[in-house]
Amino acid sequence: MKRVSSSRRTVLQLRLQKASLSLSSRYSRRLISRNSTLSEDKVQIKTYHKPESCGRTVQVSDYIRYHYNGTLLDGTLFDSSHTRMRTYDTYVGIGWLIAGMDQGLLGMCVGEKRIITLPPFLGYGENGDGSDIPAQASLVFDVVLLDLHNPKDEITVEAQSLPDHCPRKSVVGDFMRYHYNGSLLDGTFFDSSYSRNRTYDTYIGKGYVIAGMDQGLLGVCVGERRRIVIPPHLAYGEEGTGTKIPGSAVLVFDVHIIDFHNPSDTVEITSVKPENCSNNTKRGDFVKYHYNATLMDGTYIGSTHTFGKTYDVVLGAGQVVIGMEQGLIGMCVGEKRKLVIPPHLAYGERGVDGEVPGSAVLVFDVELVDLEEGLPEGYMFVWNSDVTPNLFSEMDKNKDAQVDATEFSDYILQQVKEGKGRLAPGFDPQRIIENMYDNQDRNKDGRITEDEFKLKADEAAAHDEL
Ligand SMILES: [Ca+2]
Ligand SMILES: [Ca+2]
Repeated sequence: MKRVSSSRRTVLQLRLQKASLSLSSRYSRRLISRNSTLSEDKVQIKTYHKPESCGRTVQVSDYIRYHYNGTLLDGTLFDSSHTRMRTYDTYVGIGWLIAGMDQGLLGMCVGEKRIITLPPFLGYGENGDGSDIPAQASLVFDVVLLDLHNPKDEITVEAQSLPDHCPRKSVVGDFMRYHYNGSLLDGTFFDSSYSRNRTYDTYIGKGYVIAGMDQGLLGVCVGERRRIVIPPHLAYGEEGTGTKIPGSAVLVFDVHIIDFHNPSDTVEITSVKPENCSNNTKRGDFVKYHYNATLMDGTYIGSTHTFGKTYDVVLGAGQVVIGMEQGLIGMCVGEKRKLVIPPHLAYGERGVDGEVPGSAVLVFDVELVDLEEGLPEGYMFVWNSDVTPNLFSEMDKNKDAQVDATEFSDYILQQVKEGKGRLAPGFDPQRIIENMYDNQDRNKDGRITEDEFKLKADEAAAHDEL
């Protein structure tokens, strides 16, 4: 359905009103005399309140919800939807109503208040209706329109506000976090994620939310705001839901897209490399880097700059989230990267209490400051040169045919100091050496004999993982 934009519609209406005003003042006498003769057989409409914005008016075959007081000409109240505390819900213009109302409700906007006066033959005619409406009664309806849609309506998207940068638009199967304010068409508030102080999180296009929302959240950008107007057949239908959404209600959602991702998303890396960028990070390397972390909407999460020192980790050692491990691989010192990390590679559905919301996409601006090359995968100590054949006796400094913890530790540290061996960077050397020692001391008696040493000789320098 194509619609005249609300501003244009308002201008048109104002012009029409002006035209009729000037007509009525110029030809007022003639109009009055004509009115008095016509008043008997025509519906009379008097609008006494019109809302500021009126994007759409009641057309034949629309379905509307309205409140009314029905009175006789002498003011006797014969019926009221207000006393029943529920709107009157009906199709208009196709014979569901008495003829006078079928005519009198046309052209109304939501929020408009009218007095509709109809002659007997457009009401209940010669027979009247029950005990309340006598024969040949003219009827006066004081009406306020609350809701309006057509069964042919699709959702409409209004008041769009797009971010400057939109690298990707949402598709079916994305997981989205968004805020919303929900109201009825007459402005009655029914729900808000803001009042709960947390985003609404859901997969989209999969039937987890009402059909109209599933449609309205497709093709959006992160950071976008839009108003999604959903007719009842794509929302909660004729039944409505809860106490706040009546049957056949059109729903208006003002949404703000905080972020979305797809479960198949990987880390998105945008890189700025320095001119000289040769030595690249790999698993096992000890790296020092700065970062600024935010959510997709710019919400601050944390920064190394606030502490004035780098964040230091061994790549592949599980010291940071998987997405960060991946995002830091292949970097050279001086390189800057922007990493967009989906939640399944960061803090997951649970997030970090008080810091990172559940299912949040994270944005890291990182800069690699220092890189110390790691040992081959699985090694905590390696020899830089050939191992001496007299390793045991060199270690056994006091020659008591066993190597104690101090002898072992002193010896390893001496080798490192002289450049003959290397410990894995980024870990506490003492802990590595303790582990190595423990590994050699097969019977766990706190000393290493030559036999234990030989048994372990092949692995001695190798898989002493922490
Ligand atoms: Ca000894
Ligand atoms: Ca032992």
